[in-house]
Amino acid sequence: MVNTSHRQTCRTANDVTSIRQSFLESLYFVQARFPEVATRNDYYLALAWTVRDRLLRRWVDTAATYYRHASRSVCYLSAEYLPGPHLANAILSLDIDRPVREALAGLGLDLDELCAQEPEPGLGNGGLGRLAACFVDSMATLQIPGIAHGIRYEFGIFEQSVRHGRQVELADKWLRLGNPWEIARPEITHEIGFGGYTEHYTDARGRQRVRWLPGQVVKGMAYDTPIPGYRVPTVNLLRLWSAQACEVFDFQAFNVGDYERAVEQKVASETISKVLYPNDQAFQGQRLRLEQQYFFASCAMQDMIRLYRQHTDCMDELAEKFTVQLNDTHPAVAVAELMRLLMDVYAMAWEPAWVLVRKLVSFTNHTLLPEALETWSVELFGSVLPRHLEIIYEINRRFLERVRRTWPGDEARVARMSLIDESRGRRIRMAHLACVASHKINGVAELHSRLLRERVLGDFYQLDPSRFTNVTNGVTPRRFLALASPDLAQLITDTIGDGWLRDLERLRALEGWADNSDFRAAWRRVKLGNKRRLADEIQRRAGVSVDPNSLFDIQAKRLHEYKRQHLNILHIISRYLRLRDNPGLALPPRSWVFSGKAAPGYHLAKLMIELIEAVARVINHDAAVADSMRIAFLPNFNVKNALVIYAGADLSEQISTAGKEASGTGNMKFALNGALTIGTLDGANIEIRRAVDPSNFFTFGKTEAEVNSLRLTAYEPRACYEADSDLRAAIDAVADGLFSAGDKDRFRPLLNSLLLQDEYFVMADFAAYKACQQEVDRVWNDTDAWTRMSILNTARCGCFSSDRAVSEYCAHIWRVEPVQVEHPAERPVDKRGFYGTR
Ligand code: F58
Repeated sequence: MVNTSHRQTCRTANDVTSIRQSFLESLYFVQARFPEVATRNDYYLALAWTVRDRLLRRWVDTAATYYRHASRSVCYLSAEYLPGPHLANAILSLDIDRPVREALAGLGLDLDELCAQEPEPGLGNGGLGRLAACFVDSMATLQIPGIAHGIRYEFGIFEQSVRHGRQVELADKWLRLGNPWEIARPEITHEIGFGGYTEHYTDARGRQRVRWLPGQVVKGMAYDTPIPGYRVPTVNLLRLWSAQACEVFDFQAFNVGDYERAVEQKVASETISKVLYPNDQAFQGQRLRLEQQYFFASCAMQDMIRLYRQHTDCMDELAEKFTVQLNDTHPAVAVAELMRLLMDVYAMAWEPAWVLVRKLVSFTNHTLLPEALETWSVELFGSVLPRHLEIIYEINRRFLERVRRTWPGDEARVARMSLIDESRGRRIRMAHLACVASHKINGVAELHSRLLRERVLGDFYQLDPSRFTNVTNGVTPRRFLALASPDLAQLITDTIGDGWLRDLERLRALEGWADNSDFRAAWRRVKLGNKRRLADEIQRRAGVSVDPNSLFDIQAKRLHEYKRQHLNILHIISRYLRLRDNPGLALPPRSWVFSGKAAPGYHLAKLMIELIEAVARVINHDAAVADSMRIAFLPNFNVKNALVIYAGADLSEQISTAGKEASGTGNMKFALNGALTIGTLDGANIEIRRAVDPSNFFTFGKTEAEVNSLRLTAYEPRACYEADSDLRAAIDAVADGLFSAGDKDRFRPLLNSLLLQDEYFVMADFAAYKACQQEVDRVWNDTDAWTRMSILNTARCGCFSSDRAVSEYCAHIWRVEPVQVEHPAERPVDKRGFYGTR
C-alpha cells in the first residue's frame, strides 16, 4: 500500500534535499536536459515544474473537497486577467522561499535570476484585468470555492517598445517557450455555435420549444492554471478557454483536393482566441470581439452546468450551488446563453428559467465613460447569435412592460431604459441587459457607485434601489507589497509581525512607529534601496540616469486623455522654463517617471508618449537643469515591471478628471508602498485620502460637481491659457517647436484639443496642480515630515486589500462561505494505493 507520507517525500516535500532532487528530476525527465547544455530557461522551467508539483497536490485536494461537499461556488466571468508571473507568487504562497533558494544555491543557481525568466500572461489591458487577478488571489487565500473563467488568448496585450521617441507595438508571444503553469484539459470541451437560424417546434410533451441550428460550431477547450491561496491548503483554478476547430479537417474538401478550404475552417475557428483587443475604454463593435465574448461566456455557462450535473439532474437548485459574477459587460451575453441553455436544452419554461438567472447573476460596472459602454448593432448581433437576439427581445418586452406599469405614460423613460437603443441605428445596450438580469449591481468606488445610481443607471436605480451597492476595489498585499518590496515587507514584519499579509488592517500598528526616529531612518533606508533598484531599471531600460536621492514622481497607467498625463508633462515643462529663466531657483531635485501603453489606434495617447519622450530628450540634456530635473519613460508597463515602480515611488500621480476614473487600483498599490499621492477627488482617491487623512495626501483640482457645472456653462480653456503665465509659456514652448526641433506641427493635435475643447479640463486644473506641486516640494524638503507621512500612508491603507473587497462580495452579493480543504492525510488510501478515493 502506498501511503500519503511516502507520496509527500517522493515528489512534494519541502525540505532542501527533496526540492533539489525534484528540481534535478524535472530538469532530466521533463526538460530532458543535462547541466552542460541547460539554458537559464531550462532551469527556470525545471524549477517551475518543481513548484507546480507542490501546487498540484493541494489543487487536487481542493477540487476533491469541493466535489465531495458540493460546495457553493463563485463562477467569475472576466474577459481579461493579468495575473503576473506565477513562480515567485507560488513560492511565497507555499512558504518555500528559503529551501528553494538554498537548494538552488547548492547548484550554483540564483532564484531571482530564474524568476526573471518567466514571461507573464498579458491577458488584459489594465485595471480591470489586474483586479480580476487580485480577486482570484484573494478568493484562494480566503478559501472561497470558485472558478474564474476567461479566454486563453494566444497573443496577449502587445509588448511596447519605444523607438525614436514613439511607441512601437510588438506581438506578445507569451506561450513561445511553453507554459508550465497550465494544464490542458482536452477532455473538458464544449461546443459553441455561431450564426445559422432558429426553428420553433412543439416537443413530445406538447411544449412550444425553440432550437438553434448554428451555421458554424467551434470547440472550446479548457486550460487550467492553479491559483494558490497564501499559506492555506486551498488552490483554486483559473480556467481559460481556447478555441479549436471541431473537426481537424474537412475531409470531404480535402479528398477532392480543396486543401485551402479544408484548413480554412480550422483557421477561422481558432482565430477566436487568437488575440486580445488592446483598446481600453473605447468600445469597437467588431464581430470577432462579440464572438470572443460569446465563446467564453458559453464555455463557462456550459461548464458550470456540467459541474452542477455531476451531483443532480434537476436544475432547480443551480442558484444554490453557484453564483455568477459578470466582470463588466464583456461576459453579459452569458445572461442570454443561460436562458437558452435552461430553456432550449433543459426544457425549462421562461419564468422559472428567468427566476434562476436573476438569482445567479450579478454585475460589476467599471466605467462611466460613455464611449466605453458596450452596445452591439442588432444586425451584427443577430447574424452571430440569432437565438440570443430573440431571447434578448423577449427579456426586453417583459422588462418594458414592468417599466410601463411603474411609470405609466413615460415613454421617454421607456426609450432610455430599453435594452435596445433606437436613437443611433438599433443597438443592444449590454449594461442594461446585465442590470436587468442581476440581483446585485455594483460600482468599484464610492463616488463611482453614486454616479452610477444618479446618472448612468439612474432609471434602473429608481426602479429597484435595493439591487445597487458599492464594493470599493482592493489589491493583493502578497504581490503588491511582499513581492514588490521584500525589504519593506521584512521591515514591517520585524516591527509588527507577519499577520498583515492575511489581515492588512494590521498595518495600522505601524502608526505608532511613525514618530520613532530610528524606525523612520530604517524606513528611509529601505525606500532608498528600492529607489536604487528602480534607478538601475531606468538606466537599463530607458537609458536615463536618475539620482536615487531625488524625489521619484511617478505616473504609471494606460495613456489616456482622462488620466491626464499631459497635465503632468505641461507642469514639468513649466517648471523647466521657470528654472531656465531663474537659475537660482531652489527647487528640490525630482525625477519624473512615466510608464504605460497607449491603445494602438488612439492617436492622441500615442502623441502624449511622443511628447513625454521629446520633453525628456531636451530636459535630460540641458546642463542648466541637470541637477534638478530628469524625465524617463519606462517602456512596457506590465505586472512584472510595475512592482519595482510601485516600490520605488515617492509620489504617486493620480490626476484624472474628477468623475472619470471609476476607482483606480494603482493609486492603492503606490500608497501601500509608502508613496504619497498627489491626486484629484476622483475614484478611490477620495477613500484613500480619507483613510490616510487629508493632511497626508496632496489634493487639488475641481470636484466632480464643479467639473460638471463647468461643462454645462460655456467652458473656455483658452481663458485659462491667458490667465496663467506658466501654462501659457509651457503651451507656447510646445507650439514653437522647442521639443520638436522647431517643428511646429508635431504636437498641434494635442494642443488644439486642449485649447479648443479640453474635454478633460486639463487647462482648468493646471493652476491648482501647479500650486499643489509647490506644496509637494515644501514637504519633501522636510525629510522627517515626509517619512512620517509615508509610513502613515502604508499604515492606513489596510482597507484597500482585495481580501476585504472579496469578503464584501461574499457577504453581500455572493453569499458564499469559506471551505476548509481536507488534507489527504485525513483521508484513507484505498487498496490499489489511490489516495483520497472512497
Ligand atoms: C478599470 N477599467 C477602470 N477597463 O478604468 C479603473 O478605474 C478601475 O480601477 C478598474 O477598471 C478596476 O475596477 C478597465 O481597466 C478595461 O481595461 C476594459 C477592458 C476591455 C475593453 C474595454 C476596457
